[in-house]
Amino acid sequence: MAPSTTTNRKYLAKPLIENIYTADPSAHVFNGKIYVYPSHDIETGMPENDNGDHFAMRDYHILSLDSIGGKVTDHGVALDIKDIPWAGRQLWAPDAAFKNGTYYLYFPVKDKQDVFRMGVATSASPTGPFKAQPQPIPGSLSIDPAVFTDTDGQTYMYMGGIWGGQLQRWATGKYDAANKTQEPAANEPALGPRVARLNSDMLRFAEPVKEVKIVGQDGKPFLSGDNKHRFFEGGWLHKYNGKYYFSYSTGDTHLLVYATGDSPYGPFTYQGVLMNPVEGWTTHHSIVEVDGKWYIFYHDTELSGKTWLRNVKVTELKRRPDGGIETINP
Ligand code: FUB
Repeated sequence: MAPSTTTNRKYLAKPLIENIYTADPSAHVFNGKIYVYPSHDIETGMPENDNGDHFAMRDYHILSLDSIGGKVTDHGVALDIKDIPWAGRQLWAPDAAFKNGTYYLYFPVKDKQDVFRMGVATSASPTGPFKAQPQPIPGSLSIDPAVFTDTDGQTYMYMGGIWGGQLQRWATGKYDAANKTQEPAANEPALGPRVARLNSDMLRFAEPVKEVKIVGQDGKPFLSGDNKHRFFEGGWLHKYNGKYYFSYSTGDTHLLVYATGDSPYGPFTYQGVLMNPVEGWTTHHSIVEVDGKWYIFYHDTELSGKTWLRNVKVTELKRRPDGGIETINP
């Protein structure tokens, strides 16, 4: 893709669309066509804080691409917060899946008690409109669902994000509203993302949510203070040559990093940096194979210069012969 040079800075790629602000792109190929399920960023005037109150999104638009680098279509509102009976505020990063002839849109939103839960909505079309289930997925928590279907047909949801994503409130396994800290103390083990296998109806979990272990090359779990390596938010799982690659954002150090393992449940061993910091505070991605090549969808703030008004992009992922991934400079 041609580098973009808006505002005299060089960017590796250009925004996929410019008519609306989009972020957190979860990309999939369904029936041979590329779809992107992003957040739809809007200006609400909410003040910027560590809790992410400035991300006060109210609906989802789905994008389709004729090809990588080809025409991008915005399919309009696919799901509105007013049509989610249990929702309070903040529709954050979604993901999608296709099974048994139905498309499933998974989304985190705060309930009326201001607790992030995961919802699911269904449609006969990959671009919606989607109809939300009347209640959140039982047992779901925190933010950033990433839904992966393995080669054996089993589907898993990865989820979680610290600070405004509230994962720290679930540290004991039960929700603790009194835990207002952002994460464990620096010398304590970092919190891992969570995973649960989905039931065959794709509407609920088939098992209790488990913590995913991410360890360093020395086999030891990362400490909370190790903020260049520890999990923050925005997990994604893909499989390549029989290995499971779990990639995620380190949040306040603004990296996308990856770790590999032999099971969808982990443990995952840290391998390196996938993408250096983008313009803007958040960094969130997905990885997808299209016609035998691998791509990373991500966002930055090229169009607005504002952390909460982002734009999605795509670039190719390059793998080394040993299965490692080359670091991208966005
Ligand atoms: O878009 C809101 C939040 O910002 C997402 O859920 C995080 O991953 C971060 O990108």
